[in-house]
Amino acid sequence: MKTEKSKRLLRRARRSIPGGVNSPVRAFGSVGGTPPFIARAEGCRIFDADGNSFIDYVGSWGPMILGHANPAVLRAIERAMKRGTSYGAPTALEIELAERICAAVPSVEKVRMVSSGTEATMSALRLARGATGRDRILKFEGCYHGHADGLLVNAGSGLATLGIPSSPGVPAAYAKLTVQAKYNDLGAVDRAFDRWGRDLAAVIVEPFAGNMGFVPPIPGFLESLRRRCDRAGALLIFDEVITGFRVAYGGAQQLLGVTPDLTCLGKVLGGGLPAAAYGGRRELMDQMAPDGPIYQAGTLSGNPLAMAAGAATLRRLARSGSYEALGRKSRLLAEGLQQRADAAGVPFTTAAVGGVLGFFFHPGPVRNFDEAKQAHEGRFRTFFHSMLEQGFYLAPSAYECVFVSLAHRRAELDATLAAAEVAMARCARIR
Ligand code: KE4
Repeated sequence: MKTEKSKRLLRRARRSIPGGVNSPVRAFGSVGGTPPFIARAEGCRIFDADGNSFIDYVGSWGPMILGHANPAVLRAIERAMKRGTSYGAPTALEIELAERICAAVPSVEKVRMVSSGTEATMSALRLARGATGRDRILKFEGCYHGHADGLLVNAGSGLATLGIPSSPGVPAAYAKLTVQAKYNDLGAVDRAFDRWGRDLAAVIVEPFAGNMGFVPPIPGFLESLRRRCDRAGALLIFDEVITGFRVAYGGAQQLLGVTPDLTCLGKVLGGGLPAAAYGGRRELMDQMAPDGPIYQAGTLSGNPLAMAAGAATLRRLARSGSYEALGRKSRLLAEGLQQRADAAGVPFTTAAVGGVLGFFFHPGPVRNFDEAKQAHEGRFRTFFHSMLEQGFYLAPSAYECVFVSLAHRRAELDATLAAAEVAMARCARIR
């Protein structure tokens, strides 16, 4: 695989951009090698500066559920951009997307647009703290909710652990307000609520975890959060930045029948342009400025091009059969990868829901971050590079997801599995 141009671009990029990238995971730090600098993308393929083409399973980390350069999305953006690109004033486009979200997502009666998932979760937590008058929050180890200070915490010692900063620059005072518990651990949830319940403003959770690899909730986990939040007077926040419009049109809450108080959305919602949102019941959302006292703002919030791209994306996803098609594709991949790992004698486990799947080089089950960390990293790295060399672009980290799109056809999926057979044979040689 030619990489000269990407290597040259990385050297140049590093002179003006930290690590040469605008988001750390893109630097290939955990897998090694040079990240391909992408020149263009279309459908399920991306093309790099050296002319290599890859079938793409990153999809810009989730947004590209229709595939890249989808004609209807491009037409919508083109119509919008000919009228200007940003006004910093209300537009009818924002209402259309807001009404679509409210119609689709069970918990959302009102929604505020922002420009990133980080802004969405940060704002939802401020609303929860403002609405309850409480400061402490509970999150789960291995869940990522963006890089707001209070969410960059590691579990401290002890049972229901008080957070300690996971990054320099995060004040210990902020981290201490974040309690951490083990994902899918009903006992840990009870201990956290028994110890901190009346102090908790909110619990924030990825209803399907997508940042420790793809880890579904065990039966009863989300329901226990709902019950305990109700008893403690805390708000339940679903971070559906990944799962929103990805696992189902109404997100994980529609699929699983557990309704949070607030929902954070992003990625698919913007159709590839910067848009995210947080929403919930009217009596909560009306506490946000300007009607209420809780402040949040954004220059590019509701940007007309992002609204147009998002609305065009949701219009296509709303068509019947979209999620059945996405589910067939993700199951075909997950089952095919499992079969090839089994045939190669490589311990492996997979999970797939709607348009997302994940895998671990681990015999399974993987229910939390500790178990995810037991997966075989050397085999992941070998698998990743073998697939990349064969023309298949997976997330350069064992703790991410595999995203399929409506543009991935059977031929591409079959080709992916044929390449996986070669990659698994290489993994089998690693002890
Ligand atoms: P952004 O601020 O990156 O738009 O969203 C933060 C965020 C919030 N919630 C969840 C569940 C998320 O997965 C994310 C961001 N996801 C990462 C990768 N899983 C984005 C990729 C990156 O960091 O470059």
